Amino acid sequence: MSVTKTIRAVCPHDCPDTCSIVITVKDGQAVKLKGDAEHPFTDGFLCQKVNRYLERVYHPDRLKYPLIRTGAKGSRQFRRIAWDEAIDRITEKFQEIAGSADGPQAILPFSYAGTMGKLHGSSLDRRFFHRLGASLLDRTICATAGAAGCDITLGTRAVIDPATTIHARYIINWGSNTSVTNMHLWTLMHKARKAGAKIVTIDPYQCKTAKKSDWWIPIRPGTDAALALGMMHIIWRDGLQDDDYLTKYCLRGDLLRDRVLDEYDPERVAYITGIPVADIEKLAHEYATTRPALIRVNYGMQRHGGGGMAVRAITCLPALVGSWRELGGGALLSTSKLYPFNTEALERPDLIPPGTRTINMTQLAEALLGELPSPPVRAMYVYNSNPAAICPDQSRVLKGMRREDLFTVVHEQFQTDTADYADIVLPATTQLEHFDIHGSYGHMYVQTNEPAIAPLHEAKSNTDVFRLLAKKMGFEPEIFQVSDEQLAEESLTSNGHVKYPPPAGFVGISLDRLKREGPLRLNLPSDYLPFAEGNFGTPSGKCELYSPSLAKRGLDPLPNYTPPHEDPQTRPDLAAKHPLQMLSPPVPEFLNSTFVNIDSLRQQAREPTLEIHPLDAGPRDIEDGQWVRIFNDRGSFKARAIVAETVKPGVVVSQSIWWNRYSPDGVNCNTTTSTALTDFGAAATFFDNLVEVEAQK
Ligand SMILES: Nc1nc2c(c(=O)[nH]1)N[C@H]1C(S)=C(S)[C@@H](COP(=O)(O)OP(=O)(O)OC[C@H]3O[C@@H](n4cnc5c(=O)[nH]c(N)nc54)[C@H](O)[C@@H]3O)O[C@H]1N2
Ligand SMILES: Nc1nc2c(c(=O)[nH]1)N[C@H]1C(S)=C(S)[C@@H](COP(=O)(O)OP(=O)(O)OC[C@H]3O[C@@H](n4cnc5c(=O)[nH]c(N)nc54)[C@H](O)[C@@H]3O)O[C@H]1N2
Ligand SMILES: [Mo]
Repeated sequence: MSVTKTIRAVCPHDCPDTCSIVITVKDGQAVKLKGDAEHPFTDGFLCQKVNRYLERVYHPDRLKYPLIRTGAKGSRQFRRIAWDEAIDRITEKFQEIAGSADGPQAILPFSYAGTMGKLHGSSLDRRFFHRLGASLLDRTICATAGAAGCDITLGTRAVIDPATTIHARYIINWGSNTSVTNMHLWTLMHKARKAGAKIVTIDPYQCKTAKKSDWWIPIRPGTDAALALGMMHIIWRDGLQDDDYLTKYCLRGDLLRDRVLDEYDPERVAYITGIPVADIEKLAHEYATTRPALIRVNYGMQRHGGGGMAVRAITCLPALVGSWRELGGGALLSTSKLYPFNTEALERPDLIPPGTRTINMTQLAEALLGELPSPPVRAMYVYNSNPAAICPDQSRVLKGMRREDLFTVVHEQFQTDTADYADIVLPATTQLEHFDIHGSYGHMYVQTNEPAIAPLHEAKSNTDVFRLLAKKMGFEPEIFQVSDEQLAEESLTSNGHVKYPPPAGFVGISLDRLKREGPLRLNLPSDYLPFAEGNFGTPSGKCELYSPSLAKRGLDPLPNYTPPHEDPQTRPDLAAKHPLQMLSPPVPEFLNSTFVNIDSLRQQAREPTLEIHPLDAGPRDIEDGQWVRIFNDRGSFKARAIVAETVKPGVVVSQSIWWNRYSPDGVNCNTTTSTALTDFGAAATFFDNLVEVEAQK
């Protein structure tokens, strides 16, 4: 008798939409998958990538067994070993290093957001490495500049209930390719447009979202803070500010007003941003006078030297015009801080030995090449990430990964560029094969992911592997031999009383209910307006247009414009050699480097490309469709030229993140990106990157 059932799962990928998925399972085999029509945000549809998820789960290239390296690093020569042997070898090596003069800090865990699940993303893994005394990893590759920028102004992330987007009448996609990277929010923007909203996109690149917007404003990369300050100048100059909101809920608007009136006149802002004065005036006026006005502030401007300041400045705007008061107004970076998950319970930071060092993941090159204070990194354990493809300064990352004296473990679903450099490869389960619990950074629903099928081949989940490692290391069973469901229970327990996340969020939400009922909305009001009456998470409780904490640290307490590290205006010396600013935002068919090995999606994306303006292509004899070499002092890679006015002159775009293996010359765009950090949040600066381009004959 054949048995068919349906299972509710959650898309685990690093995307704000965190979709709810309904999977049909027939005789133990997942046969169909679709977006959950009952989940208000997913609304019954999935992106082109996750629609093809079964192709990924049942892909013939799934890693099936543990492997041990038999050839040179990077040569992809391995032989199968048993799980017992793999666990023995890893623990022996970890014990040897921990017992040596270098100590356990010579071991580096390396992970990011391969899965956003609370359990397989950050639970027993953290406990294990904390208990071991390994180096801590500062996970800065994506979001910490914006988080820090928001924290200064608002004391938490810029947040509204994304569902209220439909009420907006003026929408700014600021450094946000919303229709690609957050497509369910885009459908809400589209609904708002049908009701009369205007959609504006501020982006040096005419990305898909800019193409579909009412107004594309090309800006010089990394100059968004200047634009925001210029808008403030016009708003105050013309008396368009909300004085009542400023007086009641903001700190020292008078000082910010003086700064912008003195320093950020439209002419200066036009010079910095490359946007004509008339457009700056029009944008400021439309923003301040159309109600409700919403800013979707995302990652584009964060990946520059001044990324923290940019977000700090932009998130002052809603307070100036009082748009936090209105449903459909305000600004949205992330809803992640609305979920009061008990991360202390999950991760157990109390197990960290005092004085343990932290390594910034953006500077993996420096860490592997021994350029940080000792001890050297002698072992690296990679999971939920593909650093060989996604980290900046790739040539140096790969040089480090090739070190014969580095012991590398990679726990993966596929033989990625990173797995090619492993000493031991471990096969991982996919989301269909394990249990997890999820929040989201783009909506307000909690959900559990039920396993749809049994683990394929010999794959094991992240938590299962850390249970095995902990057992072999002799670590406390009461900390490590706990089930996934117990961990999920712990994640929902109270975190204590802090303002953000609002502790009320989980009231009434239990694991039992989640399992029975499916996705549940956080226990926050349906007309949630977090800052309508102030209530900011800052020390003063106000929107800190002036920041006393920055003043205390000897830093500029007011928003300001910090130029990129590599900017032709401030670094003419660099620009003389490498004059073009290169951006490398995601290929729509990929999710960072995930899905690049799915044939149907890769064939759609075709090959690495470089979009270049005719004014830049002409003098270089570059024709549309021709191969070009893109280079700077850090490295070089190849791509197919697209000569088009989709980029601002002086800017080139190479969409990412291709696997090295599928790129000409075996390296991708991250050979040119740098490990320099942002002003706040110590984050990556992938788009702050001067290059030169030459035709390949
Ligand atoms: N399909 C798909 N969706 C994704 C991802 C993916 O890889 N593929 N990745 C997920 C992840 S991890 C993240 S972090 C998010 C990222 O989502 P987004 O925030 O949308 O990030 P990007 O697409 O990297 O950049 C957005 C836009 O900013 C522009 N930009 C670059 N520099 C600047 C600048 O200085 N100023 C301004 N105003 N704009 C600039 C870029 O040209 C780009 O079009 O998307 C998530 N969703
Ligand atoms: N040039 C350039 N570089 C960039 C960016 C850019 O825009 N341009 N974007 C940056 C950004 S925003 C981000 S967030 C990072 C993303 O960098 P990463 O977080 O490394 O993301 P992915 O490349 O998607 O790799 C995730 C890996 O985790 C694996 N995985 C998935 N689920 C599991 C699991 O349950 N267990 C284990 N063990 N493995 C699993 C997947 O197979 C995949 O290979 O890249 C950054 N790099
Ligand atoms: Mo990201």
